[in-house]
Amino acid sequence: MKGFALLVFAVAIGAAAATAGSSVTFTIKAENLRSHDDHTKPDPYVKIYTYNTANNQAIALERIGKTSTLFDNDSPQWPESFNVPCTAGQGKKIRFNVVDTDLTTTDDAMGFVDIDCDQLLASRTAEYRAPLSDGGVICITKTTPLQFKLNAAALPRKDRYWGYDGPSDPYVEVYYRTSQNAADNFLITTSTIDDTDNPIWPEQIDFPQYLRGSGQYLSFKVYDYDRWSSDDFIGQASVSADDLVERRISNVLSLGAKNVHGSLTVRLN
Ligand SMILES: [Ca+2]
Ligand SMILES: [Ca+2]
Ligand SMILES: [Ca+2]
Repeated sequence: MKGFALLVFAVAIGAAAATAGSSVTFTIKAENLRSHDDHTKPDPYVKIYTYNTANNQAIALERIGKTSTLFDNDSPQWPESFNVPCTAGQGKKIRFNVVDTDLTTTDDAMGFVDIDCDQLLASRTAEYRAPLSDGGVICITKTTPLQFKLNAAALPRKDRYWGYDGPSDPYVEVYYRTSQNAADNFLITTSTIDDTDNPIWPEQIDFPQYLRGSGQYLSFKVYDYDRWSSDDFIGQASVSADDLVERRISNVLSLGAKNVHGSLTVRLN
């Protein structure tokens, strides 16, 4: 492609999901994790379990999930979110086991902490901090999941055959960032819609890591699917998540294609 084009990033009106009560969604970070090796930082991940303390039985851990491993990092902020069923007064606890990945030997335990669901629910701040058994602090950040759908209009045509500009077959890779210039954390790839300038992607896209006021960004990369060659890049856009929710601004982004305008619209549920 040549020249210069614009991707108009429009934002449709919608309301932020404000759910409460029967579950809690959170992200996890840690600070000052103590390495077993004096010369390197740990490569930590977290295993998450729940168990019930209500009826004095032996603790039966139920596995909820596991974060990715972040290498060489003693104050990691994991990109994943977790959702735990959590109703006040049920005596449920969540266990966080921090583990140091070791590629040559067994992974090393780096401490754990049990957090009371009731306390987590009752906490008035989004961040809930607790000391780990072997040093360092874990911080559970309660998030407010967002859902949205995407559509686009007047996308540049990237299927060129013998001088004919055929409509693209667009799909979108969706990412979030913890701040405007932070790394992209992958959320989802939409379906591909064949031969259209004006795709409406049917799927609902979840952004469970949304934390109001924390400076997060959503970022979008639009591609044209090509069966017989590598996919063509159509354009990209990013927008402040808070602006989407609160101010409902539009962003205009340069795409790099002449006289071609396209828009991508985010419709919050
Ligand atoms: Ca193409
Ligand atoms: Ca096509
Ligand atoms: Ca194509």
